[in-house]
Amino acid sequence: MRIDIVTIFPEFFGILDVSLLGKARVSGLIETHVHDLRDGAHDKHRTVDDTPYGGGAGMVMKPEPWGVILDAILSDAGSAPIAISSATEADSIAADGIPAGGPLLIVPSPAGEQFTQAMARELAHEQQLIFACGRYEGIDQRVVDHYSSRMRVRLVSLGDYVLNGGEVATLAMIEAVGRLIPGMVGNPESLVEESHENGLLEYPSYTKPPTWRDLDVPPVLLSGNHGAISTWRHEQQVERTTRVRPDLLPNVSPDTEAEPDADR
Ligand code: 6GU
Repeated sequence: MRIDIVTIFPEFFGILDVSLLGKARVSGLIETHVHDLRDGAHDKHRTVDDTPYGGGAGMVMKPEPWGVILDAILSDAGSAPIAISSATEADSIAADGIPAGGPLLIVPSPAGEQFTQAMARELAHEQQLIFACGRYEGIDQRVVDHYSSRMRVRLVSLGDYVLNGGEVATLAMIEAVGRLIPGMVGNPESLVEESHENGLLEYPSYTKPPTWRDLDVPPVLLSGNHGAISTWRHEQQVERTTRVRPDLLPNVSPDTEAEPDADR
């Protein structure tokens, strides 16, 4: 997967060189390109923001630098080719300009759709993701409007709280998506058993020693009875989810909610 990041804080993404994702980059599974938005500003001060039309607090990111940088990414020979699909393929009318394939532009925004594990799984199959990190009060709306006719664009939010810019959200999304790219994790079972993969929160884990500060590991885990262990873990998942995140329960398939996961 190719990942392009456009930001006024390119140094921020030095962190991508370390950790799990650093390994993926070395092995060629993920290729990242970080672009300084200010390289698309041609005035002396490399200005990327201005006051909002209509008034109001804060500054808005100007469209021109985004146009320069995003155009350059799209015309890079290494970028995924964009297909233009037609909704009217059966007749002779020309393609109606709905972009398919090619890069997906992700604009982190508290006004976007909620990022979820399901979305991370979807994004893990993309050829190329472009993250447009906005700062201040956002990016001139015409950037999204323009590029929506040239590629697929999604506004994505991490959750219902406000960050100063898209950088932290971008790193979170890259980490969530990157670890799902086939070939990334040593033990594929560790992906299946964790929080959110079956719609439930994960069960509690224990390791040696069997007693620590008067706290015993639940005896069932030492029993060697794999059926009983599966049942217990599943009960723990349901109990935890019911207590901490009851909002998740309607998303759980009846199968998952009712049955111990003995076959995993
Ligand atoms: Cl994606 N961006 C910003 N600026 N704030 C957020 C967010 C994203 N998700 C939650 N808060």
